[in-house]
Amino acid sequence: MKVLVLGGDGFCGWPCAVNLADAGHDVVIVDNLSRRKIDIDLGVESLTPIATIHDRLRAWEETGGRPIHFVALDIAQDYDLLLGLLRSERPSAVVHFAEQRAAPYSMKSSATKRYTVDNNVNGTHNLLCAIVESGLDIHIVHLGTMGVYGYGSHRGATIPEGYLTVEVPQPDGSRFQEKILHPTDPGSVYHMTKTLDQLLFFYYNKNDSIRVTDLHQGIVWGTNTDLTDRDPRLVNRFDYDGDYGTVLNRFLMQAAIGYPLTVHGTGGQTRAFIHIRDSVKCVELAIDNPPAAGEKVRIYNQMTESHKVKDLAEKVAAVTGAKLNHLPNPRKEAIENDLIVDNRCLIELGLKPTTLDDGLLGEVVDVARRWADRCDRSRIPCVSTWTHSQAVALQPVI
Ligand code: NAD
Ligand code: USQ
Repeated sequence: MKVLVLGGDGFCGWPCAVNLADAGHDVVIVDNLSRRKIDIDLGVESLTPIATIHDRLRAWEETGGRPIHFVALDIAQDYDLLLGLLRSERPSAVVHFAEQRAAPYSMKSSATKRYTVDNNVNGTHNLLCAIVESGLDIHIVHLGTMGVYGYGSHRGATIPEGYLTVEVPQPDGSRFQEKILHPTDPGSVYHMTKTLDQLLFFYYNKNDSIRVTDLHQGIVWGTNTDLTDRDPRLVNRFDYDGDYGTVLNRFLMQAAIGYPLTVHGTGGQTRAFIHIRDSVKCVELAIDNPPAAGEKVRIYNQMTESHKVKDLAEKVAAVTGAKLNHLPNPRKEAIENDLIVDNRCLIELGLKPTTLDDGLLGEVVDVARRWADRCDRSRIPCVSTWTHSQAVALQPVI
């Protein structure tokens, strides 16, 4: 099958692209390399030394991988090129990773808020529009986020896979039942763009019968897969800085260099997690099991377990002897929340979850120790604040 992987140079996209090629698909990576440019702007680098996209692809072929083509294109800006690419490649599926994905980066300034909205919403809309204009029947597999449901109190209710059945009261006292998109409650400008994506999919699916699988993914941890482990030039990126580093990978890397674990507030925030190997597998399962013609948008909760931030920190401390540091929270978020998630769809399709206790925590610490000398400790603190008053409160006292 021909598959376009939009954002295939990124943390989730790169291991996914090589996995799809390994599974026998003809893969084309489409990426504008904006993530690498943001690293330069922020003055940070992946902890692991990532090769250029061209060296990555050369190494992939040299190690026996099925060739992957690369097209440099901005899906949010280059609409005609995107349409031309769909017409020339005629893919059966497009995997869409190509968005600005860091919540702290999206909250940094008006410029990064506007960039995140322009990039993410335009990119998704351009893709939908181009598929309609091409007249091709292409299945979109989109990487959404668990954050669309929000992290307020769900009062013990299980979060369903995208849709909620509600009862609507009528004036005559009767009630009818309806399945609606689960209400959204984004916690950052970035998460808000994912809720807008959801609505775009809903509309184009209803109007133009575009087939979509929207994967509401939790926080991805880990670094490499068996395939990216094949050669040093295939190594995946490892973000640890205060904008792009995500919580569990940050804790593991901090433990590796003897830096106290940066727990925001009480650490009572509960989040959903998935290992990179499972993330890659889920995308393959979604491609192999597309929705039927006329089927409404499929939504899967792509996560394997939920944890409180402070429990994660304690687990990492137990494995590594690290110390915990409770810091003032730079984000505007609930200090405690419950999170019970239905993830049966992907399990029923064959996902075998990799859990935190499988020894992989140690594996990530080993990766981090190996590249510890590349770490710039001054880039570890999270300095993006959600509101002006938090920015003032977090300013160091002179
Ligand atoms: P990433 O930043 O490492 O990768 C995104 C890739 O998309 C980058 O290579 C970037 O250059 C490219 N890109 C961005 N805008 C583009 C554009 N307009 N045109 C072409 N290419 C563009 O992020 P990631 O961690 O790999 O995340 C991929 C997707 O998965 C994102 O949509 C993100 O929201 C989602 N997701 C990630 C996580 C996680 O923990 N990393 C969790 C849940 C969901
Ligand atoms: N946190 C800490 N200490 C840190 C970093 C984060 O306590 O050093 C806390 C945050 O305050 C937050 C939680 O950990 O409560 C998660 O933060 P995160 O940066 O790991 O994750 P988040 O901002 O939610 O974003 C990440 C990805 C995003 C994806 C999302 C999935 O960057 O692309 O959509 O995870 S989810 O969280 O399920 O919405």
